[in-house]
Amino acid sequence: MSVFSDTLVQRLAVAVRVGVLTGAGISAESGIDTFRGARGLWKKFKPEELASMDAFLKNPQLVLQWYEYRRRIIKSVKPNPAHHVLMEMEKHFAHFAISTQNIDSLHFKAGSKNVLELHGNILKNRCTRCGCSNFHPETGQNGQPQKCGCGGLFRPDVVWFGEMLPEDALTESFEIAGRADVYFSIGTSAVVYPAAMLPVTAADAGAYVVEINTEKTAITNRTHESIRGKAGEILPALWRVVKSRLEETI
Ligand code: BJW
Repeated sequence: MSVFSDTLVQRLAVAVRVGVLTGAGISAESGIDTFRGARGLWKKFKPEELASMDAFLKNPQLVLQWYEYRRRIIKSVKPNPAHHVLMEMEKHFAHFAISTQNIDSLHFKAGSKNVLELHGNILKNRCTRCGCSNFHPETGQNGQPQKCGCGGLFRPDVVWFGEMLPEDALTESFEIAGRADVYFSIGTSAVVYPAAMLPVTAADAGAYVVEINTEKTAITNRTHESIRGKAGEILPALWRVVKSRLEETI
């Protein structure tokens, strides 16, 4: 007998459109710290001193040092079974997309193609003046920010608090949530907006919404099922059950 509800397995077995929102928790088993929780980044570092435009303008060296430290970690880690299963799901479903709040590229490294990066990508820099991207985000001399040809300063290409999310990725993410048959919220505390609205939007539009998280979250009460556990263990187990259901029905 499966530990997963028959409703969930059956919904996935017949689903055509599946959407996913991922957060830091899906990369935790790869070795990247989450933001909140007992061992979260925000316990050790203050977001307002490191992850805001004000902080960057006040002390660019400090902010860049922090991002370089995280880039080193992110470059050294690998996708885990949760990322790999989402890549397999993309191949199976007619319409499948991941909206990720993560900036670590691990979905792409796992081979997923339809990935919408809502909070940017740490492996790139962006010019604060002309907005162009730079794929070699090393810091300049003496830890100072590199300068773009236009004279603007390069900054990490991530979305800080108070900043707009990339419009295209956000619009598409809401469209996907609004049309999904099944929608997953995986490894996110769902406290940061507007990303946290996606699973709720999906539920309001009629999707079967499933959360996978080690803890209860801000949106647990808005989901149809909240499965407690590590994404790297739950997702492979769930996908095995769905695949055997599909084989039975052939
Ligand atoms: C596991 C696990 C395992 C562990 N398996 N699970 C409406 C209402 C109120 C406020 C706002 C609102 N609209 C906008 C705001 C303001 C703000 C906001 O949301 N504030 C809230 C905190 C109150 N939002 C913004 O400013 C956004 N911009 C915006 O809305 O623009 C329009 C606007 C402008 C001006 C004024 C008003 C509107 C931008 C948000 C940018 C967020 N940036 C960061 C930093 C990115 C760069 C960097 O990395 O340095 O993004 S903050 C940080 O939080 C990061 C994450 O992507 C984001 C979300 O965190 P996430 O992924 O959920 O991680 P955690 O750590 O919170 O949770 C991990 C979860 O995993 C936990 O639940 C664990 O239990 C679980 N877990 N291991 C499964 N193995």
